[in-house]
Amino acid sequence: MKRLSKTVIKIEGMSCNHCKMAVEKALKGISGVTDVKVDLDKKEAVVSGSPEKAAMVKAIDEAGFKIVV
Ligand SMILES: [Cu+2]
Repeated sequence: MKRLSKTVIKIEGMSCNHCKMAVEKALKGISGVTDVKVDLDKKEAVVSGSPEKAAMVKAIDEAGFKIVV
């Protein structure tokens, strides 16, 4: 069984609820992700599961946003 963890990522470019939903959808599509909670005010996403960091960067980028490293 995979070890589950939570990763907090900072995301640039989100301005409204539509952005939030787009980011959630993008992150939930990644293999290994079990849950995603995006906080628009904090510009953060809490990703549950064990995704590859590179996959998150790519998914966010493809959705039109940017992970702040
Ligand atoms: Cu928006």
